[in-house]
Amino acid sequence: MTDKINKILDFIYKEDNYILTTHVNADGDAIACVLAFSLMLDKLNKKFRIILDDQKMDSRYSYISNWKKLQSFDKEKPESYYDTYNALLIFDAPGNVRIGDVAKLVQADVKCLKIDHHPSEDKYSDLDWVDIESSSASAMVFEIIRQSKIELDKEIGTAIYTGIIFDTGRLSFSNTRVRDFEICAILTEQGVKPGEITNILFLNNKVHTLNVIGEGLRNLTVHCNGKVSVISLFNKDLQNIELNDLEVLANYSVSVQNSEVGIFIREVEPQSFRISLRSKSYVDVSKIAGHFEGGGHKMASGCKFKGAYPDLIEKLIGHLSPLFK
Ligand SMILES: [Mn+2]
Repeated sequence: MTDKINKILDFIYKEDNYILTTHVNADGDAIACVLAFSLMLDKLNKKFRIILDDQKMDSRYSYISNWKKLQSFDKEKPESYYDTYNALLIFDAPGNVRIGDVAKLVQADVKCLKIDHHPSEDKYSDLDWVDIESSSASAMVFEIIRQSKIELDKEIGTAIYTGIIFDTGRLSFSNTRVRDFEICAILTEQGVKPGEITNILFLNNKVHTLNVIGEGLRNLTVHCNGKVSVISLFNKDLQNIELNDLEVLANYSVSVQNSEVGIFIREVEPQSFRISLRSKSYVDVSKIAGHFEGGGHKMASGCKFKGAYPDLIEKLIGHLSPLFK
């Protein structure tokens, strides 16, 4: 690992004029790791832009420094980016499909480098660092900064802390390593305030959001002899709501006693669904997501579906029921 990180650092020190990106529907780890890395580039006086496929950024993370530098990819004019950057850095995303239209910036004459903790889909260069044992991409960025000469200050620490607690469910999921506790301890020593971040991220719900979460809980159904729990919310329930504010329902779906798989379905547009899958122990939900061209981790994955809701349920249960025979 030390050797790999040194090579990445050599590359970063030498190059300039970067575009940083991450996966579509950027979540806590995705946003945190690009922002942490951008703060490192600031300290090195490097030029960069952060360009995401997302057309709207999740403002709950606006307490992280450089959040205002997140830009949406101009899908109308992809060519306007060409020849304007020397290197593309991809975080928390295993391949082109996951970074959406920003994949148009993966070009033959551009140096690309990926730092990620998902099973790899596209290789960008020999410098790619993929560690599927890592809890989060933010923890990987921590190791890079730690091994550099850059001071790990409270701003960078706040970003990294956010990414780690997001991807580990506040240091509780099975992907949590001893190293994550160590990193969070170091960051707290560095001035990061866990209580402040908890208040912003978890104790900050709108009443309407909580009511919609309640509606989701009321809609819970169980399948496969109780091994699969499904929470669904439909277009009509989702007016004036930020979809990312409902992510807690994915975790509730697998919290049902005796269930092994939890599924949270939301209808983002009529007949168009976003699906989160959670595993409690042994089921690899990334394989289920794979049947719908989605992906992720063994314990937490996601995918999309276009069509009628009953067809979606039938397909999902069709893939899951053989696991519980
Ligand atoms: Mn991640």
